Amino acid sequence: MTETVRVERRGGVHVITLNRPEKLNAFNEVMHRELAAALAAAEAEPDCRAILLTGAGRAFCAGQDLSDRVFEPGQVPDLSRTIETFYNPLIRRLRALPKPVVCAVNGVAAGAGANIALACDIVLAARSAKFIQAFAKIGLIPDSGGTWFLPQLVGPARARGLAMLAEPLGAEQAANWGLIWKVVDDENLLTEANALAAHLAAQPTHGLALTKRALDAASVNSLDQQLDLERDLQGEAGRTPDYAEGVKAFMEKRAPNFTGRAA
Ligand code: T3D
Repeated sequence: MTETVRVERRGGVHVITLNRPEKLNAFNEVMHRELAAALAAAEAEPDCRAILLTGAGRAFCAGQDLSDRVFEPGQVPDLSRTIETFYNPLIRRLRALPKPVVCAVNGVAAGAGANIALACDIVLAARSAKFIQAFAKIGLIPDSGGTWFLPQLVGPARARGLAMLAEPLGAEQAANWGLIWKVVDDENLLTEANALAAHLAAQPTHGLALTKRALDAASVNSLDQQLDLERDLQGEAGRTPDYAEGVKAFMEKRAPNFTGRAA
């Protein structure tokens, strides 16, 4: 337990909870550092095979803590510094993490908070949750990968509407638009998210990491390049003990016992 981020180990899952509920879990520098440390620990620990990210209280995350952004007249901030120091490394870390990351959006996800959720692998949202690209309301652009994730997930027309109007998008519409995986009744969110993370933690972890890599590369690759990448990554997946175990278990008509190890 740290000041702003709670970490619980449940079997092979690290449950990481953003924990500044009085600020709707908005990010200050301490929370950035503590979240980075929690994710680094989850990545480094071999027993951790899935991560579940959620928020304490009624919100998932309200993005940057704006009370740290009150300036004297004439003072000009350099926001690119915090993006470079904190938000970009966080998004890169979530995408590159060689373990599945489930996000349980328990309430409003605004600004960078919305896009941090979209950077996770599988996003479940409570029926009452909302996604808000709040940036336009304060003269900013969607950051934390928002300008990349939104068009990819919902197409350019909806991406522009969300980014330029900054209107709340309800969880159900978010799922209908393909922004997230699934909507869950509020009271069932954590049970379902925990079950999903526990399921993923028992899967072939290295194979899932290679799947993440392949899917992320697809947005910039031609079909030819992607086919070559699939060849290489499948070669690697085929050398893992989990592939051998998966085939053996299938042939023996039993449940597989995956270790998650690379070759
Ligand atoms: O700066 C950089 O480094 C660049 C990076 C930027 C990344 C970003 O994320 S920019 C976008 C920042 N976030 C926002 O603009 C969202 C601001 N918040 C809201 O629009 C609303 O609070 C919500 C839509 C998220 C929720 O609305 P509602 O009505 O449910 O709650 P509320 O009453 O507005 O907020 C409850 C409390 O949380 C309130 O405090 P109080 O009055 O009870 O003491 C409010 O001030 C506080 N709060 C909410 N969001 C933030 C916040 N405090 C600081 N920073 C926040 N982002």
